[in-house]
Amino acid sequence: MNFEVGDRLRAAATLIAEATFERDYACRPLLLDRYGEDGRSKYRQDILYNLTALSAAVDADDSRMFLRYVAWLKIVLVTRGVVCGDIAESLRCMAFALADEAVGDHSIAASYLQAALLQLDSMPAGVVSFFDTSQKDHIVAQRCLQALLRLDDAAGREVLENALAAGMPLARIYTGILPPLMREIGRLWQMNQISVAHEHYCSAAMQSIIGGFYGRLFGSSTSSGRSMLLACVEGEQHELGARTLADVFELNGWRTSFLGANLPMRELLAMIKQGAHPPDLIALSATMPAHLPRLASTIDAIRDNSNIPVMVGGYLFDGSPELAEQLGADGSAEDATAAVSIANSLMVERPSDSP
Ligand code: B12
Repeated sequence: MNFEVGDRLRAAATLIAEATFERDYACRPLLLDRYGEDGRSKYRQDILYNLTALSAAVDADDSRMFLRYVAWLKIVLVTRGVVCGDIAESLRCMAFALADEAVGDHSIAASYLQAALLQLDSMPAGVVSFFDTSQKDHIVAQRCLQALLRLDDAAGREVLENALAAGMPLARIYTGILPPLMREIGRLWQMNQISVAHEHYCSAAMQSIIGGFYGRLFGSSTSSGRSMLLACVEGEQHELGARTLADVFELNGWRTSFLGANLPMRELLAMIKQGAHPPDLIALSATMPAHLPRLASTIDAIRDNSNIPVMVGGYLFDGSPELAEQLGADGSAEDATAAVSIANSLMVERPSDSP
């Protein structure tokens, strides 16, 4: 990891953002006509957001992480009426601001910006649907989503209840239906086809629907005698992926304690230290690039306080297969099923009576 360089960029982010903004508006007064007064404050926020993503990619020493971010950003902005050339200009102004910044060398970040500028035009302007309607699970997911988008959570629940009644195992709701459904919601938001309110409604409804399955979930499997403590790293609001993981581990005989979104690191450490029965595994989930430094310091702090294996995962790791190892984690997985099998193999390496 390259936190020293990333920290330098974070320390200078406000200055770099201001210089980027000033340069772009000074060179191109048309921006005010094009995006209005409101556009100015949004643009300032966006630059800071872009710098956060750039810093995380520098931390991870991974230009592809920033390229993926810019590809995501292009779709978000273009579908909201921003001209692609304006994104390019903004990145160019940021490159000038980086070069002008007096404190420290930002050459790595500058090289990532150049790579993004070279590829920006060829990056897609949209995301294709996550539903593959040749798959039965995806048809169920699509029906459930259609109900949720009508704000009809009862109908959404019914779609899943009917699938269970027709013989679908509960685990498939978590592994085959929920992930593409939630990703499709994200895609629709990203493409400006649904509102933030819809996205929030669907997430809340999905959590409540899953909650309705708990009577069938807990105690449904023979206990393996293994336990897992699972949390979303401090600042992280995305908890559904981690919740999915916890429930799939339960279905596979693990006893799980899910500590939810945005868990302060000191609270996690206190729980590890004070718990009468330390967990066999600690799992940390992270989605947003901004939380990478916190994830790293959490892993380090766990290492200083225990020898419990640590697994990491979440959207942040998509497309960055080396990141878990760079962070010094014991394992990672892209989905819950793979996570269970990796966790089980970590346990084979670690006998159940180890301290
Ligand atoms: C729901 C949602 C939210 C909800 C979360 C509600 C909740 N209670 O969880 C709310 C409204 C809070 C939210 C907020 C934001 N979100 Co949001 N969100 C989503 C959405 C649509 C679904 C997330 C989800 O549940 N996915 C389904 C689960 C099952 O997948 P998963 O999280 O990847 O988890 C799986 C694996 O990663 C793995 N895994 C997860 N954790 C772990 C841990 C371990 C140890 C292991 C081994 C494996 C593992 O197993 C899971 C099961 O398969 C995603 C879209 C997407 N592609 O995921 C966007 C998405 C993640 N959000 C996004 C954004 C931009 C934001 C916001 C910045 C703005 C916004 N849209 O409001 C804020 C940031 C909040 C913050 N500070 O953290 C972007 C991120 C893009 C990027 N470049 O990073 C996405 C991708 C949407 C998009 N397509 O643009 N969001």
